[in-house]
Amino acid sequence: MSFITRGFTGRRHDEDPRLPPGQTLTDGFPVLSAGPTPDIDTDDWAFTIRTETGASHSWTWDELMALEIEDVSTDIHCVTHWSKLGTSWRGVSLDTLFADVETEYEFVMAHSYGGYTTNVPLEELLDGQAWIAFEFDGEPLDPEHGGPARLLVPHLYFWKSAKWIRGLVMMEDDEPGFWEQNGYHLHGDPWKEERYW
Ligand SMILES: Nc1nc2c(c(=O)[nH]1)N[C@H]1C(S)=C(S)[C@@H](COP(=O)(O)O)O[C@H]1N2
Ligand SMILES: [Mo]
Repeated sequence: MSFITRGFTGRRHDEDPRLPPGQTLTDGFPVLSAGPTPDIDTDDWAFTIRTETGASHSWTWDELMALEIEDVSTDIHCVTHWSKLGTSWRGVSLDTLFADVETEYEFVMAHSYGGYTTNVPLEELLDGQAWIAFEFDGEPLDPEHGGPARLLVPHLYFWKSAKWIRGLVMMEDDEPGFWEQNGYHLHGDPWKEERYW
């Protein structure tokens, strides 16, 4: 796994309080995908939130761009032990996207183009904690990193930040997504080292 080694500065948790336990700093941006990178044209792209009533709230790419766009500077932490500090993103807050969504359900399954899924409690997507991000470092998000748009939930391990996001489905109960079915923690808080279960 040479990409893991390249770009690591070797700084660790005990030397930098911004690093959660067991994490090491990287200057690179490793690509971690469970399958091939889908080729998604923004003309064909849509993002949909579906609730228990069958109601769906959808945005085309142009509709997403017409919403309030936020600049986000944040640290990200991968369960494979790399962290990246002060990354900069642009995107639309999930608060904006959920503004008109009515649901009693407390859990969300994120679905990606290509079939990836990951589960997140709804309350952890709201209050300025999550975005649909489409720029990284001032550039359109690279397809390898989830372009045209990915979920960004930086306070949880990065597997929760579903690349090539296509929608969110409300769930009554917390059900495991792709990596969670394969042994990753249901929740994934890096500060509690919720890696595997
Ligand atoms: N659609 C999709 N999203 C995904 C993944 C994936 O395989 N497919 N991998 C996850 C994992 S395990 C990590 S660590 C991050 C990696 O994001 P990066 O490739 O931009 O570093 O994306 C997450 N989102
Ligand atoms: Mo990961």
